[in-house]
Amino acid sequence: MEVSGTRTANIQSLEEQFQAKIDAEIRIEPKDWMPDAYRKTLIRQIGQHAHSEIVGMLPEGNWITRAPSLKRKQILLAKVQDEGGHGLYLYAAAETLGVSREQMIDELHAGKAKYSSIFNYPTINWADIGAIGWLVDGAAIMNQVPLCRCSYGPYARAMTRVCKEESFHQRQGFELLLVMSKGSDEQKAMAQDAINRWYWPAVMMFGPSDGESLHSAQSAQWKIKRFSNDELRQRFVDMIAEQIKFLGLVVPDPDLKWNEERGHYDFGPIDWDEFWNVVKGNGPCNRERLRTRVKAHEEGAWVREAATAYAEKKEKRRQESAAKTLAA
Ligand code: BYC
Repeated sequence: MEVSGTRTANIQSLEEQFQAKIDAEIRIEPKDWMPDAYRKTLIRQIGQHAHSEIVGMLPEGNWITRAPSLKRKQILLAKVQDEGGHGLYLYAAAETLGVSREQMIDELHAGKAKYSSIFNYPTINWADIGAIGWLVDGAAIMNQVPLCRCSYGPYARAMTRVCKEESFHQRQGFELLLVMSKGSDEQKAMAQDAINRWYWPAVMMFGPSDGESLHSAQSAQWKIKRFSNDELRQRFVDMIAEQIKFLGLVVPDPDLKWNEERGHYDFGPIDWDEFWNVVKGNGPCNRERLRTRVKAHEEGAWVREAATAYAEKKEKRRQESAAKTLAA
């Protein structure tokens, strides 16, 4: 009884020290003590984020072979490769918390781990590539810039590089839409159609409204999240409402209106049934996305086997040469 009482007091004191570090803006590093729930929350969020980057390669990858010019193909290829790189930094950041990449990927393929709802929508016309860059990467930046100040060091550092690349992604998307919006009537109509389909799903990317968000309060206390889902969503709507004026196009929200008193744009109701339906696996492309990822993983098995065999052989040679040096 006495021992267990001391143990509880020790954990309480560790938790207090941990929270005190966070309150003092001292980063938590992999070898530092952390509560189990903090570790679990980060593994969940960073894992989901990594999966989003990798699954996020699919809707845009769909257009690489059909990009309308060499320049557009180069930009799109670079962007899709960047997303792959983001996934890798993020898996590596999650691995510092004691989970393996294989475990995370198995959970994704078994449908147990989530990835962002946005990637379950189809890319139907070329302007969708511009809409993804502008709206989806735009929402991602809004969410991820504050994550550069997240309390967990490896995640925060990964985000710094990711955000630099996302800024280029957003700019290329906006520029693509700008060119189309100044083109023929058909091109302008394609740009408007893409915005009509991507705008609301991008608004939903920030997650459930604050009253419904399960993890926000705890994540805010731990400074994983610096702003609430609704705060970031409002910033996004304000930014898009201004930027769309340069395109001469419209946002598909008749209720979007500047509110002088609030100093923000008011916006219409979000279709939360659609959001949860997509999150639960019933969006237009959920099944196709998972099928494609599982197939790519299976077809890539030989690459992983070859890389492992090479690394093992190299390590064996290194050990043999070290043994020879010692013996000499
Ligand atoms: N989609 O309590 P909440 C990108 C889930 S990729 C699906 O507010 P939290 C890019 C949430 O996971 C963009 N599920 O959660 C790549 C939770 O379920 P669980 C990805 C969602 O974690 C390629 C439940 O709803 N960005 O940038 O406090 C090309 C309750 O939510 C979604 C990130 O992952 C959603 N949209 O806040 C272009 C950023 N929203 O886990 C771009 C890092 C919520 O209890 N992640 N859920 O089963 C975050 O900032 C936070 O995890 C979220 C959610 C704001 C997304």
